[in-house]
Amino acid sequence: MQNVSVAVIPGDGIGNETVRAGRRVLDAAAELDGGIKFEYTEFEWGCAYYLRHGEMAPKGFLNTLANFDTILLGAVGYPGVPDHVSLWGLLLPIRRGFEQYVNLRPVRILRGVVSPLRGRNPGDVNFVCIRENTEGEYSNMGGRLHAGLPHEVVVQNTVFTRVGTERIIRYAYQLAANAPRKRLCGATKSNGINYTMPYWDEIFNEIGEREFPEVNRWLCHIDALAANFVLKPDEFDVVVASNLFGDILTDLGGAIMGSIGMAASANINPERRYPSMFEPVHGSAPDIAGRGIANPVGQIWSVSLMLEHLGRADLGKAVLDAVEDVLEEGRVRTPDLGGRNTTDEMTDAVIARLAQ
Ligand code: GGG
Repeated sequence: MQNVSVAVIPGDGIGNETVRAGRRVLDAAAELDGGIKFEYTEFEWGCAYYLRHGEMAPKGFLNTLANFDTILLGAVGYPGVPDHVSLWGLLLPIRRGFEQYVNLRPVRILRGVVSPLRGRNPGDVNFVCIRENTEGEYSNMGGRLHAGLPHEVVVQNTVFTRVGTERIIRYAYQLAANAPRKRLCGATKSNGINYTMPYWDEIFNEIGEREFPEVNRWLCHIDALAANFVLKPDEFDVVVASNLFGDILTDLGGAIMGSIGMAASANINPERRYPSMFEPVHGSAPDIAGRGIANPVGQIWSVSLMLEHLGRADLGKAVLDAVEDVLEEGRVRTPDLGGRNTTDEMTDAVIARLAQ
């Protein structure tokens, strides 16, 4: 029996509703074969905690989380707490502290979903974005001088280290080498951003030429790449991008999938020295929080990625197949997909399908 300890951080807003769905589906998957069991410890960290205690999580929270096999997160951010405080108080220290340098985000039109892209059907769009997750534009370095004065100056540094750049690009090549068409696109902007991006391009080409000559590689400026996500999404197998570019591209990825509520992500420490973390791409959605209508698919797909990471790709696939079967059947849908069903009803339907 594989016993897996899971630190659960529902966070804020709809995170509380979607995380419950994720836990229920994990348990249902575990029941399928009896070979894996999940033990959960839930942490009430996030914006409500911040408003009570002045911090998003207690000091030493990374030491607490380090004792777990894996982390399941919902969403962070809520009105009343500045977004940079909620991100830097909880989510980003976990990604950086546990060297979860790979943020893997699939982009796929699921069976049964109508994409807003005209003429694109399930099966036409199926690729993976690999977002650098620990440095780049999210370096947390910079400063503000002469605050409030007419000559006020604000500086934000972007940091690309050799280690950080090589490891994310190499990870993306490894995925591309195993993809059917062996295609890797690197997001760049080396025409305008003239130090870090040419460096990124250099490493992209060096690793490709030296270690993965069989992979078809090309670099694309981020502006053109964003357009191609909409115009030619079928040309991608794997896309590798810096922290900020990857974040923006994958929200667009969610949109072309039909709803950002269905976009999933895995924050992976490939060396398995630290726990990895699984979370939907979406945020806390204060506009619909508490109404029980959030789409749980992004969270459920994230637990499918968790199962795969835990060595149970079979169960991960069973979960995603169940989601697609329910969507294809079309009787149960949350409002973002034009339906009238609740988060719990969608989750019930996926669990029922999984058990069949
Ligand atoms: N589900 C995680 C979440 O709440 N994400 C909100 C967000 O703004 N994330 C920023 C980022 O991923 O960099």
